[in-house]
Amino acid sequence: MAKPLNIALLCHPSIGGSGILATELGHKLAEWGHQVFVVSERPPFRLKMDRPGIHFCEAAAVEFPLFEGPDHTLPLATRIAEVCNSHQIDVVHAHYAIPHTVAAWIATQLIGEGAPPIITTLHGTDIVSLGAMAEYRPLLRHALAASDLVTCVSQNLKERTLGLFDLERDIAVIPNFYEPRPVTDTRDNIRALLGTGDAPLALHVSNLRSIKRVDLLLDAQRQALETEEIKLLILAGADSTQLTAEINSRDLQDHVVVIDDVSDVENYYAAADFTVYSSEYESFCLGILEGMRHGLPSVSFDVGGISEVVRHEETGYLVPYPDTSALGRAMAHLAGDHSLRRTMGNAARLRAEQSFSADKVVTQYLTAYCEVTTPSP
Ligand code: GMT
Repeated sequence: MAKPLNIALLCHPSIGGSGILATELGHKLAEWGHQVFVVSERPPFRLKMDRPGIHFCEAAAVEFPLFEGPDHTLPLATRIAEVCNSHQIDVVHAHYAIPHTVAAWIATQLIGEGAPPIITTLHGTDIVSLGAMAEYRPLLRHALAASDLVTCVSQNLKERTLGLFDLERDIAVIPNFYEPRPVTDTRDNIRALLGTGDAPLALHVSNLRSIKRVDLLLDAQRQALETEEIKLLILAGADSTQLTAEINSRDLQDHVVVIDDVSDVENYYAAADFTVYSSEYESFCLGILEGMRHGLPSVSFDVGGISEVVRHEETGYLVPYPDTSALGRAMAHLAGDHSLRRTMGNAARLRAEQSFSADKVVTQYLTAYCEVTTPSP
């Protein structure tokens, strides 16, 4: 094994792909003997704090009468510097450039000589949304230039980043990975609890942000129902009040089930027949990969880096954005053919195991850590 490292991981605690990825990376690194210091406002929702090698370091936001809202970034920077000084951190790994790399960079200014190197992993909206905003653009560019190494979760995101910023550096592509946790109930029980009957079950897991275009998902479900009886299960990592109104306005109450705040998703993958996504952009789409690892094919728009994960007509269907009729037809096609679902699901599982395993991907991150922590000759 490589020399054990002390790694500071910076990530969002809320439900979302980047937090999940950073957390699972932390778990794996700790399992391999490294010490992982997760610096965040609160424990990320899937973090197992009782695991040996995992240390949670709270960076609480500050509310001050003169500030109109809580300040997250500056207290985070101070906390990162403290953690680096107290635990001889070898490398700081920031997931999301804004605010994490910026906070890490301020921390290096506080520490001065001997500050650890920074690796930035870009996940998508930090570039696609924040990167386009004048309020952040120069700062984001500086954060990328000041990082010792920058990684993106897909080639598509790398190209978007290089297209937006005039960078003199290269960017490494390290894809996401996913290892399923054990399923703790039977498929039949879960389906009985969900009340889905015998209908094929399409699964959508998301934080419902506007980029997910859940309105298009519901339109596609309406379209699919014209040919096949399908239930759509939405696991919502956000308040779903508005979603309920959208479901009712399309008269889909009997065809869509919504569950809020789910952190253990494995049982739902075991109960589902395929995944469905309708985002206008995804740098990668971890939800599709999670489904693939559970043997589920996918249906989605062909946007962003999804085609680097999904093999069209082999592990799932990619249709042009924003054609909801095509999305609905692809859903109905899969729903109506059990043996096709099985064949594509097996191909999806194999691809997830071969190309996006934790062993393969975490080794790539470790190689990156070694690259920035080993002094050049
Ligand atoms: O869009 C989300 O679900 C949240 C967001 C995040 O940062 O938590 O996800 C981004 O990072 C994931 C992990 O790398 C990717 O799988 C998602 O595709 C990406 N989302 C977007 O690019 C919109």
